[in-house]
Amino acid sequence: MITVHGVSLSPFARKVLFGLEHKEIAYEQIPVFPGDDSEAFAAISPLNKIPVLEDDGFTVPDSSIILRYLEARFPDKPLYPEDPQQQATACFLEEYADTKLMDCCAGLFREKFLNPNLFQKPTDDDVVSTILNDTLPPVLAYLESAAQEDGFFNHEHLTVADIGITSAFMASSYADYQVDADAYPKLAGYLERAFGSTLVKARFKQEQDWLASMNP
Ligand SMILES: N[C@@H](CCC(=O)N[C@@H](CS)C(=O)NCC(=O)O)C(=O)O
Repeated sequence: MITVHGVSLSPFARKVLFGLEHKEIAYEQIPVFPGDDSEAFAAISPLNKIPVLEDDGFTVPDSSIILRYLEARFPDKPLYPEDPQQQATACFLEEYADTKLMDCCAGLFREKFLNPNLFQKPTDDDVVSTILNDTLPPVLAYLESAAQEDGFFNHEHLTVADIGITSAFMASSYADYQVDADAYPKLAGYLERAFGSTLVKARFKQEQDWLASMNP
C-alpha cells in the first residue's frame, strides 16, 4: 500500500497526490503538518519536511524524488517525456515551479489565506505588495515565454512541469490571485485549461472537503 505523509494543502504534498491520481494509484494519506518534530517523522524525513511517500515500508522524501520513484515503480501514464532534451526541460520547469514560482505563490497563500484564516494572524500587506509588484512579474514573464498555446504546459502529455506549475498556482488561488490574461495570455490560457481539468477539480474538491473537516 502507498501512503502519503503530508497535509493536502501543502503545495509539495499536492504534487505527489497529483502524481498518484494521474497514474490512478490507490493511496492512503496521513495528514502530517509542516514542522512536525516528532521522532517518528524525523526518522522518515531527514530534512523534516512534508511530503514523504511510504511504499510497503520503504520511505522516500521530497516531492520531486517521489515523482521520479512513482514513475519508475508505476510507468503507465508517464509523467516524464521520453526524449532526453524534452525530459530535461520538463524537470527544469518543475524545479523552477518548486523554487521561484513557489516562493511567490506560497507567500501569497501564507499571507492572504493561512495567516488570517487558520493562524489568526493579520496579512502583511507589504509582503503581498512586494510579491505582486517585484518578485512575481519576472517569474510570470519566464513562464509566459515557456508555455504552449494549447494543451499541456510544454509537452503533448501531462508532465512534472504541469504538476509543479499547477500545484503552485493552486496555492495562490486560495489567496484569490489570478494571472492577468492581458499581460500573460499563454500562461493564463494554460491555467484556465489546467484548472478546468478533471484532475485539478478533483484535487480542489478533496482539499475543500479536508478544510471543511478541520473547521466543522
Ligand atoms: N523540496 C521539498 C520541499 C518540501 C517543503 O518545503 N515542505 C514544506 C511544507 S509545504 C515543509 O514541510 N516545511 C516545514 C519546514 O520547512 O520546517 C519537496 O519538494 O518536497
